[in-house]
Amino acid sequence: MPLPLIIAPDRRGRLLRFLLPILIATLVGCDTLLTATPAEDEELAGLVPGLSAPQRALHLRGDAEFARPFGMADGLGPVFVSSSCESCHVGDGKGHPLFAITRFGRAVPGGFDPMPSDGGPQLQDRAILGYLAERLPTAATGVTRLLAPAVSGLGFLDAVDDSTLQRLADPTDVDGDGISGRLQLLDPTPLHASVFGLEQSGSGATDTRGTLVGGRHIGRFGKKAQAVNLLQQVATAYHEDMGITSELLPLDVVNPAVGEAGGDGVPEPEVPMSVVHAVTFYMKTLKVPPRRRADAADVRAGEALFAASACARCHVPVLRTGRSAIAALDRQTFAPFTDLLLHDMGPELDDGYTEGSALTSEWRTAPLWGLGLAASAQGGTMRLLHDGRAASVEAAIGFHGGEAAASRAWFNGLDATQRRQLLAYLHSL
Ligand code: HEC
Ligand code: HEC
Ligand SMILES: [Ca+2]
Ligand SMILES: [Ca+2]
Ligand SMILES: [Ca+2]
Repeated sequence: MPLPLIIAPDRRGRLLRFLLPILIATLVGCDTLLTATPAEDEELAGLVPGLSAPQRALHLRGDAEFARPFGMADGLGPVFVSSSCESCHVGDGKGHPLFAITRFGRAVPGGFDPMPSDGGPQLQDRAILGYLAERLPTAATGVTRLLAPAVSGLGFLDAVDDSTLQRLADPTDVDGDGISGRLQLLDPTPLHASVFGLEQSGSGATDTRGTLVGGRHIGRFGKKAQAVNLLQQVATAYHEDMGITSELLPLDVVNPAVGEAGGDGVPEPEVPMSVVHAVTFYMKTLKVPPRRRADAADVRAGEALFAASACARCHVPVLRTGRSAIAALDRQTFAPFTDLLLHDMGPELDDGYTEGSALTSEWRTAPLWGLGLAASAQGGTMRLLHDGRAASVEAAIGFHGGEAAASRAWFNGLDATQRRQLLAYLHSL
């Protein structure tokens, strides 16, 4: 890697955080601009501590690839959603609705049809010059819009053992608290075999991931937990979001109404595995979101309220990683505030769309780490929940139904002081 790239990524994160509000202000015609450079404890970008020099170099190579915009000569498309990872995951923080992804399908007797012959489940609504983009088919009964999640700390979630998730799951609500986390269970595919195989041969230490439960694999990444690990998520993002092929997904995504004819004309694979691995390593080695005001009295009081509430049954405060080939991630305790399980969130959050074994009303518990930094990454306003419909923490809780209805009622019953304390705590995450 040439030297300038080693200096660039960190400054670029700051620059983007600074420029995004301006871009959004220009697009939506509002006057509020962020003026200050974020302090260290407000930065999402940054490395996990304890990486070796070669690991830091690989992280920086992945960071540069994450930022790299693809053009027609690089194999972009023929249909795609955006041209770089970072255009959606700005500054590694949560995404803005301007860069959302649309997925669709339709309900059929006994199940859900992701409508592959109509280009489903993901809408690639842009195309390279001379090729036709996809359009949302009118027959779709379920349409969801997904906002990019923050990507910091994901290596820790990737390194949690399957057995931890199996222990947290309570599919039949045996303990009778109205909360029944379920594993996302996915029928094995050749892609699963490849991504588990590559992770194992690379480290020899991931034997506690890739377990079969009743013949199916456990999913953990994505809003419906449909990706089994970060390597799968990264290869799929190149493929579905940018139209970039790799050895793992070697056929270009095309508009089925148009077919291969006049495709991107660039031979597959469009990125080598070294790039996919570097970006995956970058995703794995981003530090966890920093806390702020953790020791303030109101925050501590809010922490006690949260820990004793049903919120913490889904937003599990503390998890532990299993064995990892990356020493910095090996058997570490961390605080993501998720159980990585699926929960029925009730009719209001049911878009009629689903993936894998999840119901249309089920979503993977959103991690709450970095919650207090969401607004600055999203142009000054929080956009919470899978589609960004909630502009504040209170609004997000207001949409909690189904298994979470009782905890919403508990929140609504708090007195003004307790409510202020709980919100102070959540904003400190
Ligand atoms: C068009 C916008 C867009 C682009 C481009 C994009 N992403 Fe994403 N990313 C998203 C959205 C939206 C989700 C949530 C998808 C889901 O839930 O299935 C997501 C999810 C993820 C996740 C899972 C995070 C989690 O907590 O489960 C990772 C990791 C990720 N993206 C990495 C990447 C990488 C690496 C690239 C480039 C190769 C990329 N993304 C390109 C929008 C984008
Ligand atoms: C039954 C499990 C469950 C319980 C109980 C629960 N949540 Fe959630 N929470 C979720 C899921 C699942 C999501 C993601 C929903 C979506 O994306 O549409 C979520 C999302 C959120 C979000 C938005 C996060 C983001 O990044 O978009 C906040 C904030 C939140 N929950 C706070 C709370 C608080 C506070 C409580 C207690 C009053 C609580 N939750 C109780 C499952 C739960
Ligand atoms: Ca391509
Ligand atoms: Ca499509
Ligand atoms: Ca191609």
